[in-house]
Amino acid sequence: MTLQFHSSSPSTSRLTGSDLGGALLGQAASASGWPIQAICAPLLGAERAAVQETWRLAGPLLHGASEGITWRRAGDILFGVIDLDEAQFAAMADRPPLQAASEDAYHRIFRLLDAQQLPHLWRIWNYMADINAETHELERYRQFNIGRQDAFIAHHRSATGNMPAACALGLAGGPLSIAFLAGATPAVPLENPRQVSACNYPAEYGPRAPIFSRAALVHPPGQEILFISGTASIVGYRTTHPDDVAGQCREALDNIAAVVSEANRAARSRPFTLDELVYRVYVRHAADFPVIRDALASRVGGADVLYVQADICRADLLLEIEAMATHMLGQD
Ligand code: 3EB
Repeated sequence: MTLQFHSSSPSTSRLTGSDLGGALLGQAASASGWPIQAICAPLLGAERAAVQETWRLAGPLLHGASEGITWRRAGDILFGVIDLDEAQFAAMADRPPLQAASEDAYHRIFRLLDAQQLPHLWRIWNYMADINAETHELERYRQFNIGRQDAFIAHHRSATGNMPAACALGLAGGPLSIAFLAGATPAVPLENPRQVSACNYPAEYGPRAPIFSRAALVHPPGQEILFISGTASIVGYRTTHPDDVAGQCREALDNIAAVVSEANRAARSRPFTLDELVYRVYVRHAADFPVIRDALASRVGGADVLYVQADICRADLLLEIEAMATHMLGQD
């Protein structure tokens, strides 16, 4: 009864009886009706044109579609996906549609978690169209941050402590799409000593700060999972190497290494190592892929890496790297 992560070719039957949900990457076809997040973005250098990633947990499954969220739950672990069409929020004259949509999405997620009595968010995956475009005199990622923070505050969830691991990326189109894993036990949030906590970013990066921790350790029964949030070439709060993709790649990997060190101070299992992580790398310009691939290969050896073309949430960031690893508890 352990939570397992599988990566495979997309399957027409989508999910089996022990699958909680996951993501479908690189494929235009929608996965509606399943708790599978459609990430319609090109895969770079992959053997397969499309990949399905699935979280699997044996045991009786509950499933539902409540609050507009498609979800599955086994034991005390729930995976859900919510897709909101911004056009539905266009009538809210007082704020940009994306801000209204992200606030509503997080309200819905918190109401579902309250109803399920699973209060603890472990990991969140945020995707939206045109993340760097400016509308309503504000970059869309910054609009998203306002809506997200308003919902956290309204639900009396701290906007500064105990934040989940997360990522936030831009796609060419599609709805605001948010997937999440939640559980009955709190995540152990981790920060990066090389970086200012995102919740303390200064106002020059937007009127409201993002809400995420640099990584989280989570504990399904008998397991310890490390989720490293989207990690970029940021030191302190500033972007470093703005026009140098190899430099950004080295800096992001230095940040990942720093977060892994922090994780190993808090870990209950054996130490995590860079070469055992499973990576997802978001690449802004497909032409940068060979440089990024070579830089990663020299640092993480033969680790499992999936490259996805996507926009990063600051216009000067050329790549972002997220990663995870699973350990069993009490075996070594
Ligand atoms: C950064 O460090 C890069 O808004 O949820 C990384 C991970 C980033 C999560 C989010 C944003 C988010 O600020 C961007």
